[in-house]
Amino acid sequence: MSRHRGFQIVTVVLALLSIAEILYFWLMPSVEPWLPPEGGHPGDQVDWLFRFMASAAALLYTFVVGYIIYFVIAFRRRRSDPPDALGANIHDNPKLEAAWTIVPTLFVVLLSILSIKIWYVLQVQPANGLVVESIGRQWYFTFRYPDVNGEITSEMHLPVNVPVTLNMTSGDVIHSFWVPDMRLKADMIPGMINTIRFTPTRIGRYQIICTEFCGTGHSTMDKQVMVVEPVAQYEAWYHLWQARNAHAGNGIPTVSSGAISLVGGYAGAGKALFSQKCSACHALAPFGQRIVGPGLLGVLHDPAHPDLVDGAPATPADVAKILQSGYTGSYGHMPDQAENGLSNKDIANLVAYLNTLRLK
Ligand code: HEC
Ligand SMILES: [Cu+2]
Repeated sequence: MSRHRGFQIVTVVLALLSIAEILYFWLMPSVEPWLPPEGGHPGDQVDWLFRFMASAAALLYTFVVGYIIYFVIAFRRRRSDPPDALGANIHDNPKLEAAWTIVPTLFVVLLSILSIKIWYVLQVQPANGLVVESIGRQWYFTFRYPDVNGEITSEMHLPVNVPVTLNMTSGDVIHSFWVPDMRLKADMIPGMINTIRFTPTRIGRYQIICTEFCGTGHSTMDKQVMVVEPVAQYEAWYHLWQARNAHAGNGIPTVSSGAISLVGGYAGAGKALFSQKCSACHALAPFGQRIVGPGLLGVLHDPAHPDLVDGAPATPADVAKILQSGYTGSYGHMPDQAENGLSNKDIANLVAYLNTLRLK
């Protein structure tokens, strides 16, 4: 078989292989369960772009690698060749060189145009629609809605076919908000607001996943869902939270001014908060047993520990003050209210809890 003939056969085989690969990428939604169906715009466009890029990459890869393998075999040194045989010495083919410069350049420009079209949708605020905020926290997401006080800590609900602008930040470390069905993902960064825009078009419950390692609880940050539902159902949910949060404080916790009221502090809630936000640094043990900060078991009821680290007497009001303003002393840095992400109510609950602790 002549090499010329062999080249033609290989070309046909590679073309058939490429067609099969490209068909795979375009038919994949129905044959590959690992890619969930799109839940909205521009997720559909993102998928289109993904398929287009994957097809182009498959085509390129198949031909480049296919020909390399064929040439290595077809033009190998034969046993009959002299040991110092050289291959044909070819250089300068201006037409070919121009082609392999211009064609890939045009292709990359085309990819940029297609990508920018989708990126544009993510940047431009629609005239109508809903603006929601989400805050990443160790280790859950919270959501804020217009005219709903405070943060919603369970599910995120959205009306179907209404454009959404989602502004995101973090209350502690860097998280990343990802809903695979919407094909959208953005980092949640303390002190910075990142935005994604989309229109959910399919009713359903979609998993929200944190995709930035954010501490020991990171792997549990996949339990919350985005619920897309008919407008009437969404509104019922929204009004329920409006009523439920009517008395909640609003906003990302900041360091409040003035003394914090400890009235109504609930030790049960404080205990849960303690294991979320304090136990990484504080043991439930005597003062001397430090992790980062001192043990807190006797913080309010230990005769050997009459004063707090800042020199104030060990009273609930003074513990509240340390939780509010933080304190940096000889043991290290105790974060303030904003750094720990505590509302005034959280502080009241924590102090109530610390007040129940006794050394054995
Ligand atoms: C990043 C680690 C860290 C975290 C998180 C942290 N603390 Fe602290 N805390 C410290 C350090 C360090 C000190 C001691 C500061 C010093 O005096 O040098 C301290 C001191 C304290 C004190 C004073 C103790 C005493 O005996 O005087 C209290 C009370 C306290 N923390 C409560 C809390 C509570 C409640 C939380 C959870 C909301 C919390 N801390 C979260 C590091 C931390
Ligand atoms: Cu996270």
